Amino acid sequence: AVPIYGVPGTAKERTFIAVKPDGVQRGLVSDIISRFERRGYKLVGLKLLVPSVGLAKEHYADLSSKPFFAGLVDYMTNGKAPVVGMVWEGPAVIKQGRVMLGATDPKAAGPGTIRGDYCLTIGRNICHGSDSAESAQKEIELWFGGRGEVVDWASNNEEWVVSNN
Ligand code: IDP
Ligand code: MG
Repeated sequence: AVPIYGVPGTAKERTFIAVKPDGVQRGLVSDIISRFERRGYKLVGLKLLVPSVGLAKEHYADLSSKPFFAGLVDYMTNGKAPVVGMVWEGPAVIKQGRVMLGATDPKAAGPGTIRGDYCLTIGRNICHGSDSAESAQKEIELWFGGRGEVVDWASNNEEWVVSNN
């Protein structure tokens, strides 16, 4: 069986993508899902939640010494809007997911990317995507570690979207 975090480097590669509270508040959930869906990636995990402080701190553990950390955790967890957490699957989805999001600082994000199209400042950059295979594994396990929360399913489109050569 495929582990919930997928198999990096294959068509079963998986990444964790989230719409942050500002993206949900602004009504951008459907657009962000649509971009991944239309590209041909397969949705294998989806949930709406206000993350606990513990979850947000673990998710952003590598940033814990930054001056903006407390504000970042509050923005993610204060419940003014929830987060949409997703797991997407397909070839090179970790790297391409980051390309589709655009640069962390929207001021440097190109048009055609999610951040380049919809936001302006780094503290309200509306979306998250795993930055490596290691991060994808950690984040999928952290956000979707429960039984049955990532769904293995065969898309009937697969043979029209993914070829082996
Ligand atoms: P990423 O989201 O593109 O992976 P990271 O460097 O991992 O970027 O930072 C995580 C999140 O922390 C960013 O998306 C942004 O929400 C927030 N952040 C990063 N740098 C700053 C900053 O200088 N001020 C405020 N928030 C920041
Ligand atoms: Mg990051």
